[in-house]
Amino acid sequence: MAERSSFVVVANRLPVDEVTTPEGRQWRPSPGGLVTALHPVLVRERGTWIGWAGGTGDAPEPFELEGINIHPVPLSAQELERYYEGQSNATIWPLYHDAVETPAYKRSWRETYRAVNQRFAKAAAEVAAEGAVVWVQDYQLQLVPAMLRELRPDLKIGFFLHIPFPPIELFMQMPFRTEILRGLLGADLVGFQQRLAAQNFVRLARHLLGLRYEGQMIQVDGRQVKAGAFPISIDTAQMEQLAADPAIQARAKEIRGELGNPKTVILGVDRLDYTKGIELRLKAFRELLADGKLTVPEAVMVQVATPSRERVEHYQALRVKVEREVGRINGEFGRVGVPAVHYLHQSYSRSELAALYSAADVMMVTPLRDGMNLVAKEYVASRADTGGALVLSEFAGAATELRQAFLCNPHDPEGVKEVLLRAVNIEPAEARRRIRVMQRHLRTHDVEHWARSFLNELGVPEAA
Ligand code: GDG
Repeated sequence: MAERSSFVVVANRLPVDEVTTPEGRQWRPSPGGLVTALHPVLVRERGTWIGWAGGTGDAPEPFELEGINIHPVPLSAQELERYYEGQSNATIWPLYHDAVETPAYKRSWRETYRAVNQRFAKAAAEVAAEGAVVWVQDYQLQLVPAMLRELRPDLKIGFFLHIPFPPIELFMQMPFRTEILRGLLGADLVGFQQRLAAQNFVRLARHLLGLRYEGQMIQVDGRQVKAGAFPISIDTAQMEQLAADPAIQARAKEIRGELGNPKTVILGVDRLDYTKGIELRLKAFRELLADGKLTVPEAVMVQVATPSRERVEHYQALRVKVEREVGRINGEFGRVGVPAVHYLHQSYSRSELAALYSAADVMMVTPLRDGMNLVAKEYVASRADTGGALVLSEFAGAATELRQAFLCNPHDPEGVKEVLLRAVNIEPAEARRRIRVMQRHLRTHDVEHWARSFLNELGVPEAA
């Protein structure tokens, strides 16, 4: 049996990737904000990370990587389809994002979601030491807190939701809504990106289960469950350092050259997801070109759309729509060798992303709804003294903190166009001033601050 840990993270995905090297198949840490933030506490506590390793069928045996115990949980091909693509990404994801696409409800998805959550809970119950702290992550695992408490009442359980938590009226659509709510209430602390989300949750507990609450403390079966807002962030110092690297700066210059040294580079970086507002941003750009307010090649747009959830129907439809719009813009406004939109349906390295951020005068982050949006924070941290303008949707969690951005309502096309033009035409000194204010905020509110705040609230001494 695997070693028992006093600190356990449970997340859908393990922070590792399997790679083929000359020595054979090997595991490599996959860099990400979550693992960066939790690494120190995981190492100190000889912690364990429970999650899916990718692939289907039998899971690899538990192993250790860079001081962290890795505990893979298996998923069959059918479970992947029903629990992950179905219930998580075709039911919960759209519902929690304001139902911007219609959620699909299927009994078989729910049943598999329940079974897989039970497997994760069982794994956590097995590896957690007496009185351990278990931190469950995100919308794929909302039943785990209650299932785990049932198996191990001695544990301290935290849950963090990375995506929005919807208003009561929307949540009430979900066929197994009571079970989900009860699942979350199994935790001692339920964390959200936004205060409003925490309020939605607390009110829902009263509405659906008649539970009493005071402030953000809910009374459940003689226990107290606390809800709170813990806005996630990035490793600001690391991002600043990466962007300041002379090699990255040289690459940024090269990118601008490859784009024909335009006056204005407008950038978007997103997973190809319908919540991110990629289409509306392209449309705003097209209309400004049509109105003659922007012209090619003085202004060009670069849109990185990282492949995502490609087997889910809404994502396939979105790809068609985005690519049609890109084709339309280039057809109308491009010239031979001078496209108006550079569309990249690919994944890039962190370094290339940093170079792109450095090369961009205007960054467009226009989600219809987003828990936080780390791209917005990464852009700000990358800009050092170079200024640059961030166009940011009011519906991204990041808008609560990044007040010096050019905020816009993504549902209002005229408003988006107006804000984009203001961002394009900003005075350089004003741009630097705005970026500096936001950078100062991100230096104190980085991902380590996020993890520490959550774990302190959960009662983990000297957390992270
Ligand atoms: C969820 C919530 C919340 C993107 N393309 C590439 C790449 N990325 C990186 C970005 C950024 C991350 O992926 C995306 O994070 P976001 O926050 O923007 O969005 P989601 O993926 O939807 O994340 C969101 C987040 O969870 C954390 O709680 O903020 O609201 O939806 O870091 O840089 N990274 C690399 N290559 C790419 O092509 N290496």
